[in-house]
Amino acid sequence: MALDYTFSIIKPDAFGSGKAGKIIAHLESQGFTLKAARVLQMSRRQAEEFYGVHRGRPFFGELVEFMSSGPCMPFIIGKADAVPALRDAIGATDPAEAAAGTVRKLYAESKGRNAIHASDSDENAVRESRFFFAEADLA
Ligand code: FUP
Repeated sequence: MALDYTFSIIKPDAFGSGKAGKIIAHLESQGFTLKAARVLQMSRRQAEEFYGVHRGRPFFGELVEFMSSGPCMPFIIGKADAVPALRDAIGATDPAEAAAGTVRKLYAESKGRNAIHASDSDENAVRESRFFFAEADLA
């Protein structure tokens, strides 16, 4: 059965410019329910580990630098078929290519500073949730 929650992060660009509330309200208006949230600043080491799958890619250094540059808001959010539902709601990686009404089209600056992360599979939603939250937060 598909997971009924997924993991997301409001990235430092959007959090730092006061967009967190608007983004959560936008997702709630689409039927998502906030389950858990934190505000923290990732260390470089945490960002490297979180995005370990991208190590070696040309944008890795910039990505780690950006993700550890200021506070961000990791959160867990629920909906039926949550992973694909949230991927649809955030839009394409590059806001220039994101569909109208998606979070990245509305709030992202660029492909690198793109406002929000969302897990791309049920397996990663579980792994990434555990990276920032305790088991009890997933209930
Ligand atoms: P997404 O799943 O849409 O967040 O995109 P990816 O997992 O492919 O990439 C993770 C993050 O790396 C993106 F959110 C932004 C950054 N990135 C770049 O800066 N340049 C690229 O060409 C691709 C990704």
